[in-house]
Amino acid sequence: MENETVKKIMTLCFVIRNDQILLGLKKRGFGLGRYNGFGGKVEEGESLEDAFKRELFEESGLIANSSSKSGILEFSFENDKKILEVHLFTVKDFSGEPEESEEMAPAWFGFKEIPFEQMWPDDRYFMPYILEDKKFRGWFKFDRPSDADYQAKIISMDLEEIK
Ligand code: 6OG
Repeated sequence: MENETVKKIMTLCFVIRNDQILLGLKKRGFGLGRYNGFGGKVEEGESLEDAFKRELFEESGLIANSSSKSGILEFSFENDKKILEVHLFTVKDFSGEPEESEEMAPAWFGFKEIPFEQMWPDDRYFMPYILEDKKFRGWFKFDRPSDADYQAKIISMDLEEIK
């Protein structure tokens, strides 16, 4: 049906080491030129945990030894029926050293040096929850997708901590 909403289930994972967070500069596709966590689409038959671990390994070379579920966010865009349902995870126990992949150039940032100007605009709202180990849920509606030259604008949003 033409007017039907299409939901895409995705993951997004942030790796934390001491007081640093690992972000990847997206080298291609959705969100090109922006720093983000690691993640992508959940494949058929895959659990959310399996999906983010696969993406984390593919994009950064790191293996997650344990993780915690941090939140769930829904993203939508004006004049677009698609909804992205993104499941967020935090990893503090991992093996390996980050390596550049075809999709991402990883880099560590101090908690006070997170490059929000070069990220999706929602990140500045939910990041405090990630850094403080709190769980959250919410939604954001944007004008249009971010790319290297354009940072999406938030039209409306809602975000809350969950216990
Ligand atoms: P691929 O399509 O490249 O995965 N993602 C978002 N992340 C943030 N911070 N804000 C958004 O606002 C996002 N929309 C999608 C989910 C895309 C990756 O980007 C995340 C995935 O981890 C709209 O496979």
